[in-house]
Amino acid sequence: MKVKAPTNIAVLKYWGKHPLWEEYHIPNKSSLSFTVEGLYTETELEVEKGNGEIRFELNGREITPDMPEFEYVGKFLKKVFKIVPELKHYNYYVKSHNNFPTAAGYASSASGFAALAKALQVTFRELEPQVYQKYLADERKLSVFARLGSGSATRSIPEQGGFVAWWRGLDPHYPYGPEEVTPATFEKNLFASYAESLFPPEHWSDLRIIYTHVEKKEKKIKSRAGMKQTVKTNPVYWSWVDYDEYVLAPKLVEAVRGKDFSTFAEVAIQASDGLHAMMYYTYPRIRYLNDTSEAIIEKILELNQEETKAAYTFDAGPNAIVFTLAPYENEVLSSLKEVVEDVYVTRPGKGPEVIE
Ligand code: 2P0
Repeated sequence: MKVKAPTNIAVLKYWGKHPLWEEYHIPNKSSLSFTVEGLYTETELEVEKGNGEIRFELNGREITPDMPEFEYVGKFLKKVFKIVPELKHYNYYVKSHNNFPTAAGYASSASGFAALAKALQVTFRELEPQVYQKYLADERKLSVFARLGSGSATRSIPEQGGFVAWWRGLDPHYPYGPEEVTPATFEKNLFASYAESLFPPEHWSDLRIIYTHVEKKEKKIKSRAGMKQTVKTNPVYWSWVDYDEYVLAPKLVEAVRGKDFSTFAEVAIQASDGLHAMMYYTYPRIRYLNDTSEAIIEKILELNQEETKAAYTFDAGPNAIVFTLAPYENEVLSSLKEVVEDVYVTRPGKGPEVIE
């Protein structure tokens, strides 16, 4: 059995976990993304009766327990076992392959954990029908399982793909909540933060997503550690959370609904700049953008002087992801190529699927 799951690019970003739900990756704010066509992970999963043993191969290389990638998968399965103890009684052989064109330069955990969650769903449909019915059949719940691997993987689960919302579910301003934490309230809270597709990829068929390959090097600071440091030390972090949650999120959903590119671009740019400003105001300072990233920003702002033709966004690295519309694609590409050689043009795509 083999599945394929796409990566996604957030327009409104995830950065920071709910203080009481850090281990379970409940975010402080909702995020909104596009599922991306052409950038995906393929995962083969084999299970047999056993006691939770894991073997993991990534891009043809055996990952041993001392490697960080193994720790990510191990921690993920441990959390799955805690919620669904029946799954402890199997051994897991995972083989994953990222099909990322060189130009992308991204090693995303989003498509990886979405593929693994999807593979669990398909595998246990027949082996553990009750578990499947209770936990894995429903797409929203499956997005929560993907979340336990990596937050951004939540958004790669909806089958329809396209424009996806990952709702935060819990309000982090009231972390202690009115309810006692019992097994019942644990599950209620755990599953409150899930993803759903708001618009299919065909909704905005003119939209283009351009990945630029500025740098291929490993991230200097991993997102997981970086966001924790931001929540801890950035004095204006919570104002940013509220602004994104209450002002930018509804504005962005409406812009995509109405295919209003000019509002979309304004929100996308503000959301990305906001994220990187939050990183910069973290102690010690986190800076992912480099001079080429800044040069790309200048190019886009120049292009937009008369009419909005493009928007940029950056994650935890210097590679710009540029949104544009089909009629402007060539103009945007030739402008980008003045500062960066490698680009990969794609568009919103579908969610995970079974391929074998
Ligand atoms: C995002 N990023 O929304 C943001 C923007 C990076 C910048 O989600 O700790 O690898 O595994 O939940 O998902 C990267 O964080 O973090 C990320 P964990 P993850 O796409």
